[in-house]
Amino acid sequence: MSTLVSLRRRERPAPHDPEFDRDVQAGLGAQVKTLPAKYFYDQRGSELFEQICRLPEYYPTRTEWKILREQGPAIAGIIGPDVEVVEFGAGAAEKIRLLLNALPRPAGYLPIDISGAHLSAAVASLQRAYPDVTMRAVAGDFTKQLPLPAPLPQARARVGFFPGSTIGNFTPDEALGFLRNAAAMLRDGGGVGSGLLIGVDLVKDPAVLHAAYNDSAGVTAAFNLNLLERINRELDGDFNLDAFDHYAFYNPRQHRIEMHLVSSKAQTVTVAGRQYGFDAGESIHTENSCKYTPIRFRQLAEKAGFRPAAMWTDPDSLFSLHWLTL
Ligand code: AVI
Repeated sequence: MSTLVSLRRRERPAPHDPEFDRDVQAGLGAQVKTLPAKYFYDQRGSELFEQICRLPEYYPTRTEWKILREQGPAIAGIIGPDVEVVEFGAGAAEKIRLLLNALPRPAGYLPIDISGAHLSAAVASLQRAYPDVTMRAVAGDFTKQLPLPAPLPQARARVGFFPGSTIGNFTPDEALGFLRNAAAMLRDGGGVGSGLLIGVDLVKDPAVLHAAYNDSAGVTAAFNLNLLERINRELDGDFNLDAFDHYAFYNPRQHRIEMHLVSSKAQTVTVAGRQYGFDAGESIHTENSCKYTPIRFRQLAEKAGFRPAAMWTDPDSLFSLHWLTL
């Protein structure tokens, strides 16, 4: 279900979200334990992620930022005026400023994010900076088919924006599903010139990848462990955070960074009255961050019904920004 977020209301995360409870039960009860990465982003998790984006080792954010800034005029020339930008997983709604600055006469901004509280605060300050852009925030899970508000009469087309290589946090099948969903949502808005501008992290030297997910300040470790803290707080869990270690490595066969939380000893953990046994060294797989070659990503986009029309990258080929048309 999606909800239009009132910009004035301050939301608190639901103390006991039944979907979170079900997902945790399924993930910890499975033979190979997992937890969905989307639950990283409570208030604290979102703050930690913003810190990650500023870390010296974490190249994706600043590289994508640089591509957007330097290629802004080229991107704006292709996208054109009078579009409503739909941002999937807007978070702090920071990168959108670069796009709104670059685009000639943007008509609207429609950010979608799971964290309603974070989104409403971000959009309120953005609206002050762009008073002529109609902003309508939608709180919801953009990985599902969401009913969006009707297209703006003054907008010629809807343009999706999915920066940050968040697509890498989906399995290739989920990524295909997301792209198909996004294509349907953007097509629904009608208009000529609809498309998707999407940031995709590239396959590269594993040492560079390793450093990005094992930063020396320990912020990524804190981000990973915060998931257990959230379970303790919201689902009455008793995880001992000192008895789990952050573990992240590059899996070259699957072209992905895997993040895990590894139990340092044999232990039993209780969550919402249910008990889960851990062997020493047993892991909870908390996140994948898939990396693509430009060709592999274009093939995926084509399978989802998009036409890859342009791609920009940095001189070191760390990151890519794709313009896909419908
Ligand atoms: C949000 N996402 C693209 C980040 C990534 O790089 O996969 C999440 C993250 N996890 C650890 N560090 C950053």
